[in-house]
Amino acid sequence: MSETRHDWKRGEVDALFALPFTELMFQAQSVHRTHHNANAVQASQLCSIKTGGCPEDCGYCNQSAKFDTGLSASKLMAVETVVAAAEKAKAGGASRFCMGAAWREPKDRDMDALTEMVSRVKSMGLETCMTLGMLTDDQSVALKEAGLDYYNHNIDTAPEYYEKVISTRTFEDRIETLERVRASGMKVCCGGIVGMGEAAEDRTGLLMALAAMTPHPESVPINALVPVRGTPLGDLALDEDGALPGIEFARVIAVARIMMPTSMVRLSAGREKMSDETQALCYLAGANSIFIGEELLTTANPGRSRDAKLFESLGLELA
Ligand code: SAM
Ligand code: DTB
Ligand code: SF4
Repeated sequence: MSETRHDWKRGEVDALFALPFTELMFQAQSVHRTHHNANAVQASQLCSIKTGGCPEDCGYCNQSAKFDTGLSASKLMAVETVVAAAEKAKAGGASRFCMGAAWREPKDRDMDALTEMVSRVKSMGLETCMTLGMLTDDQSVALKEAGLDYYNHNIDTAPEYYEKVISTRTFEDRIETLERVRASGMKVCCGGIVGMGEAAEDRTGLLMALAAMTPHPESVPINALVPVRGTPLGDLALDEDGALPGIEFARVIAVARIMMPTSMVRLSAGREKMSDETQALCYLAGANSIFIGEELLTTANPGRSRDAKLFESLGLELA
């Protein structure tokens, strides 16, 4: 039941989504327990090293220069400021520090600062992750050589729905960067967002595209849209109450767990507005990684005390 496969058929995935909820949870738990410690959750902390002013038009994003969300843009953070944030993250229990920049792609003139951030954070005993947009071969190799463990680059949604979300780059562009990241020897963090007005078949398509990657991404973030007023998809979700119900969100986690048994599945953005009960269902469904800390990149995340209380009541521990 839990072998690693890359040839999932649409009918098989739809059939997983259509299972009675208890049956789906049972299957997901069974797969989860074959490959992972069922009560340990890995924690990453995000840091926005370059905020806002992005030239891309991702319809969900607070940081696109094309939408007026009231967010003020800033320049690339100084290395020392990033290191100080990493120290705080480590003290708060994070095992991985994930540095994000609102770029279409890094400029070559920024590479020295970026590689220094990576080597300094790595030398603190933290795993390192970056998400900077598209990469060239050379940039990918330079980051790997500096000690970058993971690169995050999400496909975001099904190939069929992609054009409804982003027009300034293609699904194929994303795949090409992911291939460069793989070729340079870094681990891949790749997932998507749900609750963007997509159809159920698009959630199937997203998971099929992720599971078709060989090997599977080591880390699969499943984000619930954080609706931001002023972004096209945020406005839509807020005005039409487009949020995915918690039970449906937990199903997405469970199907991801079954399709990608050895990957870490991250319950990512959207936890702030999620009830403790929905989060508990997601852990039951096989989520074994989260972002911790009061902030994601530009939006709120449950702070340490809410997470600590929930972990205590569920008997979960940070890995
Ligand atoms: N600019 C880079 C890029 O797009 O790859 C890196 C940063 S970007 C903010 C990283 C990811 O965050 C996006 O691919 C998207 O999946 C997720 N994200 C951004 N805004 C979000 C939102 N409002 N709700 C949920 N996920 C979001
Ligand atoms: C991912 O899949 N989710 C994170 C991380 N990768 C970079 C980002 C979530 C961003 C949520 C909106 C914000 O805070 O700006
Ligand atoms: Fe820019 Fe990334 Fe936001 Fe898209 S998701 S607008 S690329 S920061």
